[in-house]
Formats: sequence, structure tokens, C-alpha cells
Amino acid sequence: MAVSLTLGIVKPDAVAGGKTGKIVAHLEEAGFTLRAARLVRLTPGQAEAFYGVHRGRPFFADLVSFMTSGPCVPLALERADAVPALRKVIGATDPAEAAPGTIRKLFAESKGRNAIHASDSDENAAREVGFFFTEGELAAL
Ligand code: 3AN
Repeated sequence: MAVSLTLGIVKPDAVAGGKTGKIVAHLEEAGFTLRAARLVRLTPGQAEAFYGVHRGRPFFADLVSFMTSGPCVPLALERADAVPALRKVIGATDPAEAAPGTIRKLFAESKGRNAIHASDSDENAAREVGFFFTEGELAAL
């Protein structure tokens, strides 16, 4: 089990709902170490670039609109097997289908307003961490 990095984003619904601290605490209790974090309001161009893989999907315009609707909190998270571990901790995309105790079950409102993003592969994790943070911003432990 190699230690690796993944990207989480506390989404605008959870930031506006005052859930950022609870979600970060949940992640730390699940064994993740915070390597970098910031509060940022994405521009439409940034959100379209970040979610470029979903361009053309029916929910793309709503996704960009939602992700630019208020500040979000990108997090560079470190742990053994970080990518699958974070996917497990956040739960299914639709909170109605998310397992008990997962972040989306606890904090998400709907499939669109679903509280948190997590990278879905090591390759995307590297791209997504690099989207928000420079090497120098990944704090040394
Ligand atoms: P996940 O975030 O679980 O990896 P993806 O990659 O399928 O899910 O979708 C990316 C984001 O697009 C989701 N987090 C969600 O906000 C949004 N999304 C996905 N499917 C839908 C849908 N059917 N309706 C509205 N938003 C959706």
C-alpha cells in the first residue's frame, strides 16, 4: 500500500452550509493527511477545464454553474492508497445510494449538489492536484 496523493474538493453546497470543518475532520479521522488547502471561487473557464472529461454530458452546464456558484475548498490529501480510499469515504455520487457513514450520505443534498469531489484514478489525481496546487504548496510533513 503505497502512500499517495488525491484531490478532494469540498463543493459550494457544503461550504455554504458550514460543513467544511466537519468534512475535513471526517477525512482526518479516516487517516488522510492534509497536504494543501485553499478557499477558491472558480471561474466558469476554470470549472469547464477541471471537468473537461464531462463536457457533452447532459449535466455539464448545471455542474459548471453549481461549481461556480460560490467558494469551494480544494484539498490535497495524502494516505495509503489515497484514490480508492477517498472514493470509499465519500460514497456514491447520488447520496440516496451512498453507504451509511459516508460523507455524501451525511452531508450531500442530491446527485448534483453532492458535497465533495474526489479524483477517480491516480492519473486524474496527479492532474487535479496540479490544477490547484504547485509542488511548493504541498506542505512538507
Ligand atoms: P463522482 O463525483 O462521484 O466521481 P461523476 O464523475 O460521475 O461522479 O460526476 C461528476 C460530477 O457531476 C458529480 N460529482 C456530480 O456533481 C455531477 N453529476 C454527475 N451525474 C449527475 C447527474 N445525473 N445529475 C447532476 N449532476 C451530476
